[in-house]
Amino acid sequence: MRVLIAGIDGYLGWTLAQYLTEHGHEIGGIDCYYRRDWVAEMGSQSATPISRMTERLQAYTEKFGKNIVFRRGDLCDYNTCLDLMRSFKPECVVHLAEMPSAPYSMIDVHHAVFTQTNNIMGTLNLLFAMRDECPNAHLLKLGTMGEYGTPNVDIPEGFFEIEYRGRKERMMFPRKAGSWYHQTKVHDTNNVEMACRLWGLRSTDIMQGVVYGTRIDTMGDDERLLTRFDFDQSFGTAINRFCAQAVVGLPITPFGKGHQKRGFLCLRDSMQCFTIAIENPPEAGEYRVFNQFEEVYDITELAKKVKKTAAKLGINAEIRNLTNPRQEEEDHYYNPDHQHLLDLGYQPTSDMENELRIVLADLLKHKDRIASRSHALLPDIRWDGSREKCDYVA
Ligand code: USQ
Repeated sequence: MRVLIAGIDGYLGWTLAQYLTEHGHEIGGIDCYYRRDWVAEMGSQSATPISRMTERLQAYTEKFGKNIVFRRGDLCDYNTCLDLMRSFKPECVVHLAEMPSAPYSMIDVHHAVFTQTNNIMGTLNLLFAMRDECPNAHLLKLGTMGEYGTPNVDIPEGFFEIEYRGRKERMMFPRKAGSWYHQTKVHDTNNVEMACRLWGLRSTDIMQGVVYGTRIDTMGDDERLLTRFDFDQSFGTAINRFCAQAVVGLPITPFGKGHQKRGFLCLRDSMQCFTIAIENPPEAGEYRVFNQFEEVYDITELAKKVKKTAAKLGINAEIRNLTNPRQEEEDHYYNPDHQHLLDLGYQPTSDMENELRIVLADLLKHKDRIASRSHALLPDIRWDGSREKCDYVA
C-alpha cells in the first residue's frame, strides 16, 4: 500500500516508516521538524543521537534500496496537504503530526492556543484534502487513551450502548481529558467521526496508551536509523524519565501519591498494531476506535520495575516521590477494554521488563547526553499556570 506518514520525523513516525517498508509498503512522509524545536525549547535533546532528516533518508535508501517520498511542510497549510494528496495518492494516511505533550500545552495561553490550533487545524486540513483528493484512503489517526480520562467505570473501545428514558442508542463514550493537549484529541475525535458520517470517509482512531522503547530490530546498528528518546519534563513520558533518571543516578520521581494508572505498549508492538490496522482498513463511512495498549500499571509499580531492571545492570536507583505539578487523580479505578486489535490478530511479543532491559542498556551508551541536560528532568510546569520547581515529598 502507499502509506503517507504525517509526522515522519517523530518517535513513532520514523520507526513506522521502517517497519512498514519491511512489510512491503511504499512510504511517503511529511514533517516540519517541530518536535526538534519543542524539545530544544525545553532545554533538552533526545537521549539517542538522532540524525538530520537528510541523513535519515540516505540511511533508509542504503538499507532498503528504495526512497521515501519526503516533503518538508506543515499540515496547517492547506495547500501543502492538498498537493501531497494529489502527488503521492496515498491509500492510507497515518496522522502522527500533532503536538503530543500535556505539560507543554499547560505552560501558558500561548502554548495552549498553539497546541489546539496546530492539532485541530492540521487534522481538519487533512480531512478536507482527503475528501477532495483521495476519499477512499484510510485515515489512521493517532488519538490517546487520555481522551477518556480516568472515569470510575470501565472504558469501552470508543462506543457504548446507553438506555435513557426507555430508549437505546449506541453512542460515543464520554471523554474527560485532563490537559489542553488531551482535549485536542477529543476535538479531533469528534471532527473525524463527523467527517466519516457526513462524507463517507473511513478512519481508525487509535486511542494509544504510553509507548516505550528505544528500538525495533530493523534499525540494526545504524545510528542514523535510530529514533528519538525524550526525557525532559514535557516530551519525556514518566517511563522514559524514570529510565533516564536511573541511568544518570538521579532519583526516580513518581508524582504525588504515585498511583496514577496508564496503559503501556512497547514500540515494536505499537508498530505491529498500526500495521494490522493499516492492512485491515474500515469500510467506507466507517469510523472505528481501537484502544491500543497492552499492560496497565500504576506509576509506582512502573518506578519499581525500572529500579529492579536497573539493578540487574548494576545501577542502584532510588525512588523519591515529587510534589505533583499536575492536577489529576493520584489513585483511581482504571479498566479499559482492548479487544479489537486482538480480534484482528495482534500478538503481544514482549513484556515490560525485557524491553526495559534493552532501553536501559541503550541509554547507558548515551549517558553523557542525558547528564548534560539533567536540568530538564526536574519539572516546574504546573497545571495552575505557575512555574516553580517541584520538591521531593520526603
Ligand atoms: N508522572 C510521574 N512522574 C514523572 C512524570 C509523570 O509520576 O516524572 C505521572 C503523571 O503525573 C501522570 C502519569 O505519570 O499521572 C503519566 O504521565 P506521562 O507524562 O507519562 O503521560 P501523559 O501525560 O499521560 O501523556 C503521554 C504522552 C501523550 C499520550 C499519553 C497516552 O505524552 O502523548 O497521549 O501518554 S495516555 O497516558 O494513555 O493518555
